[in-house]
Amino acid sequence: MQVQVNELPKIVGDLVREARVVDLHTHLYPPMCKELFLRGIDDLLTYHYLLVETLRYGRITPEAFFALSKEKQADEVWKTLFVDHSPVSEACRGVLTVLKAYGIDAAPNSLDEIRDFFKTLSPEEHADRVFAAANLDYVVMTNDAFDQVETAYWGPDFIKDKRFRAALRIDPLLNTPDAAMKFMREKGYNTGPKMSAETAAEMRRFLADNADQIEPLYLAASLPPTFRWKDGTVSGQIMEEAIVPFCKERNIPLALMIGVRKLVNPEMRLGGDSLGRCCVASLEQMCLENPDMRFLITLLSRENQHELCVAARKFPNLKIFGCWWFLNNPSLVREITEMRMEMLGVSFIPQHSDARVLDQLIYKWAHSKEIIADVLVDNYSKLLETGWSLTKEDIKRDIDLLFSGNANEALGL
Ligand code: HDL
Ligand code: ZN
Repeated sequence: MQVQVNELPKIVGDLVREARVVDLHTHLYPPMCKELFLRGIDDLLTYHYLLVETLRYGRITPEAFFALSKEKQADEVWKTLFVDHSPVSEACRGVLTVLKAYGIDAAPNSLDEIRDFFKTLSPEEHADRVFAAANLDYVVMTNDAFDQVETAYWGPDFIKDKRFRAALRIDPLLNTPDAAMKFMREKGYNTGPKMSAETAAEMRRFLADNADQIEPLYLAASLPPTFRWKDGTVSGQIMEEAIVPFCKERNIPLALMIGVRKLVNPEMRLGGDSLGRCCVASLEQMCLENPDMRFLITLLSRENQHELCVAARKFPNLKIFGCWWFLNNPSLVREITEMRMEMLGVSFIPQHSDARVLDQLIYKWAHSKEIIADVLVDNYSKLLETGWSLTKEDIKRDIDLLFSGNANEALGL
């Protein structure tokens, strides 16, 4: 059955809303991880995006704020951003989208009632409700081999819930190699203090031993804008002699999330990072020299997005994913998704949530799906104007690729 242009908003909107989702990058953990399993209103309100927005009003110093209990911090955020000012920022609106999804009529004076609601949800029931509400097949976690609080939970039970798949995250190995080699030495790996063939082999053994515990779908690192492939530094050698060979041995992709300038304001803690533009030409060289490697790439700078699309046209092994972090705002998701569809068709992964709190999955996916559906309607409308005909099955095929198929293909699933 051919689709008419005036039918597109409803057909596309429904199919996008119903689309099953693979969420390629989150900071979530399964319910068994107790204090790491963040959920509910106080965790939503103390999300680092909202903390920096609250501290901008200067009512309290960061030092005094972080000395408060989580509940008192949440009170301060709620009063500052929701009671005394209109919650129009994306992160504020996200909280309200979540509450609306639970059928809660949020108002300035409803924080205690909201807290009471979340107390009624057990961890497992909460996870079930959120995964159903966001149509999630599975999320990929961020599993930091250098975080001993997290690795204490690793083992068979950690990966039993197949809704939470692992990704092995190894930032220190590239960003603070001396400290990483010391950490590994203390764990029994003969690494450093200088880089050598032996050290590279021991790093690969460290990666293998960690991967054996959590079965990661990919290896991941967040890198500064100064990252360059084969730049002659120790980090460059580690990338070339340990990380890339390990990914090839395991046949898993390498996810590089590039452009973070860490802690430009340390007193903001998790909210203290900023961004910078990176060198896409260097990524092209990396893809050129490793045609048998799949690289999952997301860049933090808006100014990098167009050249990243061009690079993806040159290298099929460069898999663009998501509108990351400071780009995950409707105005930029729209601009970037339009740019990607114009240059890459439907051969990219438009979004990941980066969720840190379970309930964020609801709003991060609802807000992004709304924008991506708009961009699809616009492109399909233009397609129909050429006289091309489209069926509902064609549209569903494209949407399933965007929200799960391309991610599963990039992961070799
Ligand atoms: O390094 C990353 O994975 C980033 O996403 C950071 O965790 C960042 O703090 C964040 O939460 N962004 O959304
Ligand atoms: Zn992240």
